[in-house]
Amino acid sequence: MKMSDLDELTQRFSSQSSAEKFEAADTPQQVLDEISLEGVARYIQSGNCKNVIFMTGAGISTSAGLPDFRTKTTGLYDQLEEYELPNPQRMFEIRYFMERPEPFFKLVKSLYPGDYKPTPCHYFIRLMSEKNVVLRNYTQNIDTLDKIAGMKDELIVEAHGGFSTAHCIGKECYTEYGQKWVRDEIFADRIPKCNNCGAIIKPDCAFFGEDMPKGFDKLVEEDFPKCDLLIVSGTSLMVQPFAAMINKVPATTPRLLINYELSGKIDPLMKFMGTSVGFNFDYADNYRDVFYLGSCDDGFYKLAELLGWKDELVQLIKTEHQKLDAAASSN
Ligand code: CNA
Repeated sequence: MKMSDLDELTQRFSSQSSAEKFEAADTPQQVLDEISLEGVARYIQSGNCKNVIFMTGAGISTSAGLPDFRTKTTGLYDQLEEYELPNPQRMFEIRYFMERPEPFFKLVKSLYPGDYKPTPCHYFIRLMSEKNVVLRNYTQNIDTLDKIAGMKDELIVEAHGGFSTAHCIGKECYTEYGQKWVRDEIFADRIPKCNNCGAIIKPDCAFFGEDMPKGFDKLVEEDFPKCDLLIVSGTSLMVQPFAAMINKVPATTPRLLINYELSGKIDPLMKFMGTSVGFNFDYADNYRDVFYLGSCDDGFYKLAELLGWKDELVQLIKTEHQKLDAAASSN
């Protein structure tokens, strides 16, 4: 499937599964003893929750100093005048990039991994994974902070790719280049070009109109039916097909959103039509969707506290940040 920023509702409606249609007619059993963060914590502590899936976005990295896309005034989409683009999305459209790669590489310079430290959210996910209850961490981020936080590679799915590899976009060529060489070119304000064919070299982060990473659809189909708690954080859920994945968990599975805004909520018209695609926060028949309104860091600290993991989390962050500081000063 290709990555797109198409009309969310159309996508969601067309991606409605039979389980969701069933749900509209017959509300499944409530798993949480209370629709609250406390209820989620008690569910995790109960031992019945063993396959947690995280779905995260740029908002979990903003406290590291990396701007997201869509937050008003601080988001990259509000700071793009200097790039002289007809609209912000153009920067990430593959056809536009092939004609005018300069804005993308200029932006990439400010986003490049290596200069930022993971946030409490990244370390919360790592800590939870060490309790053996995390099935997967699907991230839209390209900043590699999940890896830097020490999460196991097999748990991380970089849904929109990343910077660790890059490829020549020449049709017949497609030569792979390593992160360091590409980084050096970008930081020298040169457009990286292929030594073989002269075409542009693009870091392997997915643009609108490009395919999702290889194996992505299959993994989603395998993972999501097993999910017994979905935790979504730091995302506006505006990019497809990622956004529609919140609807792929079983109808009984509790879903927690930790975010500054209510993203991904069901459209009132769709609700009226009897569908249940999207988060159901505002309705009396909500039996599984919990919303923590606030910063991702505060939300995960609060959850850690409720779980009795707060001291462990604080200590983990301290130790890991010290290691990163030591590594940076020895370079
Ligand atoms: P987005 O559309 O910019 O949405 C971010 C969401 O997070 C919004 O709902 C914000 O309200 C919320 N948010 C921001 N900061 C916080 C915070 N501290 N606490 C709580 N909520 C917060 O970004 P998405 O990730 O939804 O969009 C997907 C794009 C963004 C992907 O293709 C990424 O590659 C791309 N992106 C990634 C990075 C990164 O890797 N760090 C940075 C910028 C953009």
